[in-house]
Amino acid sequence: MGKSSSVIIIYTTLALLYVLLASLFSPKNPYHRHRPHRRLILRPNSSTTGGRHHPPIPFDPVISDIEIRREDKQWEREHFSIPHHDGQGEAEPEWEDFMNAEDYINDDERFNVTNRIALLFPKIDASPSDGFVSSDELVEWNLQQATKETMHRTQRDMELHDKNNDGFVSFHEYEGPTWDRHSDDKTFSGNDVGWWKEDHFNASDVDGNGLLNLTEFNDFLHPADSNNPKLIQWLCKEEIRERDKDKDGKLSFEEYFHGLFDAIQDYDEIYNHSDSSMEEASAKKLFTQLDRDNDGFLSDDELKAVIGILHPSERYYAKQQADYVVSQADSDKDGRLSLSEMIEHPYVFYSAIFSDEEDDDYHDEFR
Ligand SMILES: *[C@@H]1O[C@H](CO)[C@@H](O)[C@H](O)[C@H]1NC(C)=O
Ligand SMILES: *[C@@H]1O[C@H](CO)[C@@H](O)[C@H](O)[C@H]1NC(C)=O
Ligand SMILES: *[C@@H]1O[C@H](CO)[C@@H](O)[C@H](O)[C@H]1NC(C)=O
Ligand SMILES: *[C@@H]1O[C@H](CO)[C@@H](O)[C@H](O)[C@H]1NC(C)=O
Ligand SMILES: *[C@@H]1O[C@H](CO)[C@@H](O)[C@H](O)[C@H]1NC(C)=O
Ligand SMILES: [Ca+2]
Ligand SMILES: [Ca+2]
Ligand SMILES: [Ca+2]
Repeated sequence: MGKSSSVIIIYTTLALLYVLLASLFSPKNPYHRHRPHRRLILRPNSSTTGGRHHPPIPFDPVISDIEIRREDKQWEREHFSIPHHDGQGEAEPEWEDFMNAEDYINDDERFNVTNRIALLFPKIDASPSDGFVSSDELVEWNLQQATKETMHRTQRDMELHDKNNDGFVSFHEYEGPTWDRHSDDKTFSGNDVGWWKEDHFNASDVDGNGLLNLTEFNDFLHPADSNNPKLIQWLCKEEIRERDKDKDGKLSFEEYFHGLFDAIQDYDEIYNHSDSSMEEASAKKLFTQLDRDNDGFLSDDELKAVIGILHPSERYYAKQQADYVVSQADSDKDGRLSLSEMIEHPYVFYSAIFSDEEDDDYHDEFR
């Protein structure tokens, strides 16, 4: 046997070994696919970035609490950065602790997702408690979690604005929410002080005492989730004001076609967009449907029919997310989730990343 042939044998052996090892450790290996080692991540720092993406609703209150505490910490830094009696022995956790929180939730022994799901299941399976989690039950659960977070943020916001600490926010105390102050895309014409802001405030003030309590202030910040009819009316007026070029307080077909129709046409429930050459005809059709008094204009009252599309409610997102997780975890396709179906797909719940928009990697929050 020549020297060259033994070299070839060694190389061949190495190559085979390499192929074997590569196939063992490749992520496509079926053994690895069964137990994907995905890392749970906390949602980005601040979910209140006001972007077009609705933040996913947390499934597990433990994770939500961690995220909220982290957010509070950041909030304090931004708004109360004045020396915070350091070294006074206050057992406040440091920012860095929340970096470790991610290690905590990824530590199978301390945060066991199987056990978490088993613990949460009976709480979600509430109406009726029949051993299955329905999509409706998930919607209620999501909504509960989202509402809890929203109220917490509102409370925080209230602390910031309620300067005299009486538990109410007056219009004078209110300077305008941050999404308003920093927003560039909403161009407010003219220099008028913004009567619509006071309108917004007044519409939120259910009992008309000139002050907003926590409930009223929360509605003020989240009008689409309010069941205060004055606020819904205000939202509709707002939608008109932003598009009302000739300022007659209503939308002509032109104003609607170039401002409003674009915003609602993608919603299949309302409008079936099949052919773009038919766009104007379809826009006319919808306009005619919306213009109930047939005066050739859309009024704020007439906009109520589509306000839920322009401003989706929290319930809308709760349902989207519920439908998504059921579609992912319902192995036997009976339209509801058993405990074992949920335990088999823990990451569907713990990612629960949902985006309103087309986004290829939106389920890919776990790396
Ligand atoms: C959170 O935001 C702060 C500043 O806004 C940044 O310094 C920090 O790195 C962020 N933390 C995480 C975990 O993204
Ligand atoms: C998580 O809990 C389940 C049920 O108690 C147990 O079978 C499993 O081994 C635990 N996982 C880890 C990584 O501890
Ligand atoms: C809001 O209500 C107050 C009375 O509480 C009233 O003085 C003010 O004019 C109202 N503002 C608008 C824009 O309607
Ligand atoms: C705020 O006021 C409204 C209207 O009077 C009332 O329905 C609501 O319960 C109050 N909320 C709180 C937290 O006091
Ligand atoms: C929407 O369009 C599709 C195909 O163009 C058609 O089959 C369907 O019937 C339409 N739905 C409605 C509600 O018009
Ligand atoms: Ca009030
Ligand atoms: Ca009309
Ligand atoms: Ca099922």
